Amino acid sequence: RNIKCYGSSEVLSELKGKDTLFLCVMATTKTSNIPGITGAGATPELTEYTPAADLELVICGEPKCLPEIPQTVIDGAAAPTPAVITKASLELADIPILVVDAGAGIKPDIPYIKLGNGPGEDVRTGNAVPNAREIFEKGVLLGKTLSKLTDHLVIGESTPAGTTTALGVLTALGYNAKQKVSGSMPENPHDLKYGAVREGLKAAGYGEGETVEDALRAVEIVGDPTIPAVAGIVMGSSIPIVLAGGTQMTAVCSVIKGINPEFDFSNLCIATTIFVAEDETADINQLTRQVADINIFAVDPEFEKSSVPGLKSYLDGSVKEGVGAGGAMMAALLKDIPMDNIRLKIEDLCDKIF
Ligand code: AAM
Repeated sequence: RNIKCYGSSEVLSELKGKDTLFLCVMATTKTSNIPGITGAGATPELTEYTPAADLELVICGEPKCLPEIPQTVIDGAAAPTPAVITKASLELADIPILVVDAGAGIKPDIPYIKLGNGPGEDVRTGNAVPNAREIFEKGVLLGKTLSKLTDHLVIGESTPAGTTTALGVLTALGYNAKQKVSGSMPENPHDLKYGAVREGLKAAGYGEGETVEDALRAVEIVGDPTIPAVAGIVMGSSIPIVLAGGTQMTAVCSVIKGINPEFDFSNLCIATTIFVAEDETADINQLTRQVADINIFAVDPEFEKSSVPGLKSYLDGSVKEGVGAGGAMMAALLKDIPMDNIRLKIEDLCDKIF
């Protein structure tokens, strides 16, 4: 009831009863320093801490790299990080989590798997992820191993400014992504995002309308470290995968398709929140259809029923998704955890943490 389906719902019954492992891939990119481009952090200086703090919160219940969790304040209401949704869902459903570092500027104080090193550069340089191929290859190796350890992977992400780098990769590969990527704020700064992407493509020698043939080259020019990491994990694995995220996961799919045009997307779906799926400033469905026929599921946590003002601000377009929140809720629902229980646990965590 709480899962809206765009595509075939049969996939859901296939995922039921599977042994699920939740993976969260994190990275930062200097693109997030562009003023006004992201809301995934209380201030531009603190945005570099967001992925590390998010994952410390999910695993330890509190941030370690910062004294407290930075919150995005819009119109006086502080919207809690989507990490609380992920934490509540995974704990109720008893789903294990592994953290993957594709290139976070601040490293979390928890165990994690390393695929990359430092953060991505500003997309405007046209040299955003020089080590994209290496990250991808390591992702393939990780996907191979994980396929032998579990029978279902849910992959989330925490990458501030990730919708801009998603726009970058999709645009570079020739998709019509302008005005279609989602974002963490009620107002979506499409022109700012597109301007940054165009500047990067121009710096790399690509004029308006010119496409980049090689998908990993597109990531090198205007992507972020998370994209090749997730693409590699997917391409190395042989088990059903849920990509837990919004339009950033569409960009991952575009890279997979670019690397292998024959890739079989029937074993893969995108799971996000209703806030992304129904985002009036974006169009995940239309964007994803351009890439391939990929099933999309959108989970509704019914925050209108919540007494926590910060959660209600999700209804007005703040935050929307992140840290695999939509996919984590879907995985919990598939393990028969009622949505009311998930929401109560989220509220409980908000009371304790903020
Ligand atoms: C991750 N942590 C977050 C958060 N995200 N904490 C607070 N709010 C969010 N939205 P944009 O491109 O606008 O920055 O949106 C993408 C980011 O928002 C990602 O980091 C995603 O995980 C989410």
